[in-house]
Amino acid sequence: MTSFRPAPGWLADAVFYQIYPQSFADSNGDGIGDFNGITERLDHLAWLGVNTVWLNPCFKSPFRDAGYDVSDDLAVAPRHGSADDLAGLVDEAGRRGIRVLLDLVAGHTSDEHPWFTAAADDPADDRYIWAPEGLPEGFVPSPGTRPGAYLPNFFAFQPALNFGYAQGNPAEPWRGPVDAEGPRANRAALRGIMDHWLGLGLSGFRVDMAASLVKDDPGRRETAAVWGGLRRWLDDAHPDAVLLSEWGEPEVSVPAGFHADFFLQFGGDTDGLALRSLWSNGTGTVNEAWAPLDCFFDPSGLGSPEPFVEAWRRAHGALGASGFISLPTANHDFSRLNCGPRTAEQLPVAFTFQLTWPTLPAIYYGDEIGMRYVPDLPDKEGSVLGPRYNRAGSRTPMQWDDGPNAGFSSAPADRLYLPLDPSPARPTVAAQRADESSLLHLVRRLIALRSVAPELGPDGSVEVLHGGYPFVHVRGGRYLVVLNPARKSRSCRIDGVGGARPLEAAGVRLDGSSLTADGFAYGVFDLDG
Ligand code: TEU
Ligand code: CA
Repeated sequence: MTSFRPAPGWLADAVFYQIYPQSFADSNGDGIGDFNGITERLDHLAWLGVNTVWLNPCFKSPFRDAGYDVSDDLAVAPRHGSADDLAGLVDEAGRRGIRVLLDLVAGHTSDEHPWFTAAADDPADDRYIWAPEGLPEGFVPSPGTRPGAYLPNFFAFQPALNFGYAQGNPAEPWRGPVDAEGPRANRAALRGIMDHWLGLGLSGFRVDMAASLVKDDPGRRETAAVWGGLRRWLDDAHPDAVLLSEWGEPEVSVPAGFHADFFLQFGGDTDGLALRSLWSNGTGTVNEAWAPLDCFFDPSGLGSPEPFVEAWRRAHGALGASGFISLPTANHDFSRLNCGPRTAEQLPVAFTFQLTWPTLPAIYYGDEIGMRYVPDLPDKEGSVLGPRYNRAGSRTPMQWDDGPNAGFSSAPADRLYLPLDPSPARPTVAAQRADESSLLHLVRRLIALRSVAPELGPDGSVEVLHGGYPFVHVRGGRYLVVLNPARKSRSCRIDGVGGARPLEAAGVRLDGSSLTADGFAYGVFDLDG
C-alpha cells in the first residue's frame, strides 16, 4: 500500500465545532441562519477555544434533505448569502485562528443537478447508475426521456453518482467497472470541487457517506482505492488540507486515505455501538433496528465504558500515527447529549470524558451550553427518517440570549427555520457566559487545558485504572481523570493519588489510596502536583 503524506500538523490540536448553518445565527432576519450571522458570532467560538469549524452543506440545493441534495457544488445557497460572504467568514475565522471545513457530498447529487437532468435525457450518459429497462428493486423510475430507472443513494431524489461496481453480475447488466468513463469523470469532478473550495481558503472537508461510492464492494476495497487516489492528489495539490469521513470505522477509512474519521451512531461491525453505548439513552433519534441498551452516561449506572473503549483501542491500535479518531457530542443526524431524561447536571462529566479521551473532540453547536433535543417536531426538509427518528430535534436555533427568538433571528417566531426549544428554562450563551460555574465555562476551561497539557490530546498515552463507575484513567502518565456518570456516589482504591492536584474537579475526593466520586462527579488532576 502506498503511504500518504502525514496529516498536517494542525490537525492533532483540532477541536472541531459543527455548525448547522440554517440554525446558528441569522443576520438578515429571514429566519434562516447565514454566513454573515456566523461571522458575527465568531468571537463566541474564539472565546470558547474551538479552532476548526465544519459547516453542513451550504451549496445550491432544493433543500429536500437540508442541503445534502446538492444541485451545484460550486455555488453557495442564496439562503446563506453570497460567495463573498463565505469568503468573508473564512477570512474573519482565519484572523481568529479558526479553520473552516465544508461538507463534501461525494456519493450523490440532487435530482435537480444539471449532471442528472442531462443524464435523464441521454441513454449514453454513465455519470449515474442507470438500469436501461424495468424497475429493479431499490431503483427509481427515470424522470426524463431516457427509459429505465436510476439508483438513489439515500432519499429517492438523491441519485447515486456512478463510481462503478466492485463486481459484475450477469443478472444486473447496469453494473459497470470502476474505471469506466463515468466513474473517471466523477472522480475528476470531486477533485475539481475540492480544488475550487480549497483554493478559496477552506481547510478541508467532512465527506458525506464516504463509504458509499463503489457499489457491492466487499470490505470497501474499491471505495478505499478511490479515496486513496483522491488523497494522493490532495497530498500534492493541497498538503495543508484535511478530509474527515462520515464512515464510522476509522480502521478502514483512515488506511483508505482519510485524515480522520468519526465514531458515529452507525458504522463498523457493531453498527455504531461504540458511540451509542456512551450517549444514547433510548430517546431522541432512535433507529428501530438498534437493540435497547444502558448507555454509560446514564444516571442508573447500569452502563459500561467497555464497548467504546474496546472499539477505540482497536481503531487506535490500527491507526498508529497514520490518522485520528474524532469523538462527537452529537451531530445533525443524532440526538444531542441533553436528551430525554438526561438533565443539565449530567453534562459536565460527559464533556470531561469527551475532552480528555485520546481523540479529536467534535462539539455540535449548542451542546456547549447543554441545548436540548426537542422532540416531536414536524418533518423539516427531510428530517424524519423513521417513526422514532426525527433529526429536527437536534437542529433547532442556537440559543444566544433571552431576547426575542433567543438572539438567533429578528424574524417573527413563526418564520424561523425550526422553532426554538419551547422550554422557558432553555439555556442561553449569554446567561452561561456570565456564570463561571456554567457548563459553557467548564467546556472552555477543558479546551484550554488541552493546550497547556498536550498529554490530554489525541496522541498521549492512556491507562485505565478503574473501569465502570467510577471510570478512572491517566493520560501521559501525568493527568488523572475521574468520571462518575451515575447518580449514586462510587468509590475505588487507587494507590498514590492522594497528593494529586485538582485542575478541574467537582465532587471527587482523593484520600491516600481511596477515591470517592459523588453522583455526576468529574475531575482532572495533575499527579505531578
Ligand atoms: O448521513 C448518512 C447516514 O447514513 C445517516 O443519515 C444515517 O442513516 C442516520 O444517521 C441513521 O443512523 C449523511 C448525512 O449526515 C445526512 O444528514 C444526510 O441526510 C445523508 O447523508 C444523505 O446525504
Ligand atoms: Ca438569514
